[in-house]
Amino acid sequence: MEQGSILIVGVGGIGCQWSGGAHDKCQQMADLLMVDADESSFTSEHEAHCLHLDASGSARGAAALPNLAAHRLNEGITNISALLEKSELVILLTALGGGTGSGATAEIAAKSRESGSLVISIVGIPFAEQPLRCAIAEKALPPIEINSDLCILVSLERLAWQARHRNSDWKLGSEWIGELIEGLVTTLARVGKMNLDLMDLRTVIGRPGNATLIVGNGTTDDPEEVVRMARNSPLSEISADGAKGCLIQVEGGPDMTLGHLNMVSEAFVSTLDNDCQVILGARASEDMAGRLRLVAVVSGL
Ligand SMILES: Nc1nc2c(ncn2[C@@H]2O[C@H](COP(=O)(O)OP(=O)(O)OP(=O)(O)O)[C@@H](O)[C@H]2O)c(=O)[nH]1
Ligand SMILES: [Mg+2]
Repeated sequence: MEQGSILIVGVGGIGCQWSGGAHDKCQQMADLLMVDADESSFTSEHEAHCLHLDASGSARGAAALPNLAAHRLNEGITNISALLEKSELVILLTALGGGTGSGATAEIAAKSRESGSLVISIVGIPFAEQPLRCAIAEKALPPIEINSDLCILVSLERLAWQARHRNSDWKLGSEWIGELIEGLVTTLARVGKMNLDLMDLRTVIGRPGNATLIVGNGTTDDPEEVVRMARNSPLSEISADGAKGCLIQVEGGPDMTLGHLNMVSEAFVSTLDNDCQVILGARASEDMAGRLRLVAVVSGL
């Protein structure tokens, strides 16, 4: 895949934070676009294309008004159409329940699709104790799903729980979001031990039913732990059992052997449907020495 053909897009406050963190991990391979009504999302620490949706100049959020955000997006969309057009894969990140993310994401997905991109959306669902935000999210989700090739729901509840265990901040994606995207982008953009491309991804994603992304981490001493962790995927309510399609990327250091690779992938695949279509990729890099990571897209759930 050519450089610049993967675009990571953050929409709204949380979406911008997630996308910045994710892009940090794969800057060479993807472009970054941040879309928000609140200018403070555009920090100078990230090299990003920015679309500021605040037409009124008050520089604050869309004050939980999705319609306002959608309207502002329509006024600004021409500024990003060239960027969307040159992308082959658009990865959208947002958390629903506020104004900007809930109002603007579906239209960005639709425009990306129109210009021929494969669209993967990673969407945060608000905490159950915030009924008003949940109601906004419920309304905002269907058009995002319709306009995405793959829509991955992330429960903020689970993310926050995971973040506490990891001693990290859920607002930054508790590192999971970054790892998921890094895994996905590396799978697609870099030449690993085996090659994967967008057609493969389309095949796996094209399965009817739900889909989810999974990450497991561990060390080469204990490959089983990587699979256990992956199986307890904390990011959605969906279990991967019985999946019909699966794209797996196993990452390790120069010390990763074919034995490690087989162990991790076979143990994971054994939990999926017998006829599951599996695409396996692997990558070794110096900074993963002694460690193993499994990143998987499972579909047809
Ligand atoms: N509990 C909690 N939830 C939060 C917090 N910040 C964001 N969220 C959740 O994340 C969702 C999205 O928040 P943001 O990304 O800030 O929303 P936005 O799209 O920027 O929306 P506007 O600022 O209204 O334009 C909200 O609906 C909340 O469910 C927080 O500080 N505490
Ligand atoms: Mg905001």
